[in-house]
Amino acid sequence: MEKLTVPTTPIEGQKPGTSGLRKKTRVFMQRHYLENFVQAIWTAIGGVQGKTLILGGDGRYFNDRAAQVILRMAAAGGAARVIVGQGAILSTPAASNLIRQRQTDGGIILSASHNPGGIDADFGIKFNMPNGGPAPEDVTNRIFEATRTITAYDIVESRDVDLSRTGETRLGDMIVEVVDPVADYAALMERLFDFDAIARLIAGGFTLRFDAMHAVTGPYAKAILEDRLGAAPGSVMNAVPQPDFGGGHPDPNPIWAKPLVDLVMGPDAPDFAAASDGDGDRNMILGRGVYVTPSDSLAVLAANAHLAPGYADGLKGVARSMPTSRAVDRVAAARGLACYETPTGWKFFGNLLDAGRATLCGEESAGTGSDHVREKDGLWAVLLWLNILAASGRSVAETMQAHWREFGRNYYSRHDYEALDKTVADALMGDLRGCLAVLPGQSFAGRRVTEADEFAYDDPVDGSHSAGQGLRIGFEGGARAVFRLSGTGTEGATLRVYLEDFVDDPTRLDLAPETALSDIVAAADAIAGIGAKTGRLAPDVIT
Ligand code: G16
Repeated sequence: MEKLTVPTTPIEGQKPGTSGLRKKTRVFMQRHYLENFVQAIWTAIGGVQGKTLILGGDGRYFNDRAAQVILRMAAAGGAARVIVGQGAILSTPAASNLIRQRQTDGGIILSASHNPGGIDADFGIKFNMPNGGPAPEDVTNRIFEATRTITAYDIVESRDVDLSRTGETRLGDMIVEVVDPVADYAALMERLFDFDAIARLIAGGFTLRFDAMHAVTGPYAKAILEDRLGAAPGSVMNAVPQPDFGGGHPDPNPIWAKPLVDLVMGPDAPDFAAASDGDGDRNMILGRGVYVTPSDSLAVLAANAHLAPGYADGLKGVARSMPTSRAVDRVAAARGLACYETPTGWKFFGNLLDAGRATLCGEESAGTGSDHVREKDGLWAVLLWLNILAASGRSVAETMQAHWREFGRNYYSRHDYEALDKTVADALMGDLRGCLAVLPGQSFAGRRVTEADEFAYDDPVDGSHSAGQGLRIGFEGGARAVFRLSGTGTEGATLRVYLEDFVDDPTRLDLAPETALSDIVAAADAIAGIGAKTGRLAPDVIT
């Protein structure tokens, strides 16, 4: 088997964002593009000689081709073994689990998460560390630096490795081990949750729907929810993964999973419904007539996790990303738990989980997880919810009502302005940054600003400092507006505006969120001038 050293030159723009490198699929398909980035990963981690890696992805268009290239480059780099999900498929949490369980040197995950798939849509790649979590900033910075100085990459010439059957083969001296993508993950879930109690609940007539959105969780959800827990056949919808996710947008929110939301709001609603995203790390939770915001879901899970066997000893602490609502902070305060506020990006939770400072983490962007892996985990959240419902005997609606009565309610919404001209978006953020100092004391739409700053994070474990993580404006009464630019988009810039208001008046716990938040929305626009500066009269997506 011949090893080739292929001369190349740096390619602009290979800077990993919030979660790895995400670009248009056709960009990744350009000559040398993927190869340059993979070689840069090898450089950043000190080479792959003698190492064992995990490899898999969410099955989107180009997943299979990219996996073959990576295998050939790993072999050329002298890797000892690559463990690959059958068909090059692994959900992100399952990959994180395998990295940890098999005590590997890390892994490569091929995914652009909730972004659409296809030759004209998006592709992505990221490296996860031996702890199973996304590479932290010092590593992603090293990867980026290596992409800027690369002169050649190594690859072996070979036929494609057959990834369709489990078992071991060789690529030169490297072992390629193809594994069932579901088995280890399902076993982990069974250790954490009371499957018998959930199965009894379902056998007693409790109905559920899970929308896999034609993405990677289909096989996982069918194996666990239908085959192990006894949900009726067909409870898992859109269960067959497709390279273009059936032409949809595999983002589990009320916009992109509207048919599921319509179902729970209609006459044939199941007791419980949920959806997950392209790579299986996000989740949306619904009950009959109820949509649970991701921030509320995190708070409910934190308040009730002890009802599941894996968390029966209680939580070490909780963590949320800065733009996530502060509902979980109230649970932490009431229960005497440590509560951490990190920048957006799951990678920031890794140190807290490794150091045993936090057990549960979550983000407004539909991500919740725990120390069982080092990624957020969609099906895990679904199973923890089901375990809580089975143990408490409450419906989703009753759970939410009880939660708000005990802790108060943080009304919450996120407004996204997508594909903005980058210069316009940068100017808007620059102007806002420039006026933060003079905002406190001023009133907008009848709400007085009490504080305004740019969020920066000092990691309490390794002392690293992350600056420029979003602009926060706090209002009297616990309301907040946060502004940041997305780090996962592939087109122009996406402005995210996160809006929150706190209510503990028992007569105001059941307002429509848009009503509860109307003055904060108006205040945010008055402060930032979004309409005037971008020409956009309304957000593209409201979640
Ligand atoms: C990724 C990150 C999350 C982040 C989300 C949105 O999720 O892992 O931590 O909250 O992107 O990031 P942004 O607001 O910068 O677009 P995923 O599911 O896309 O991997």
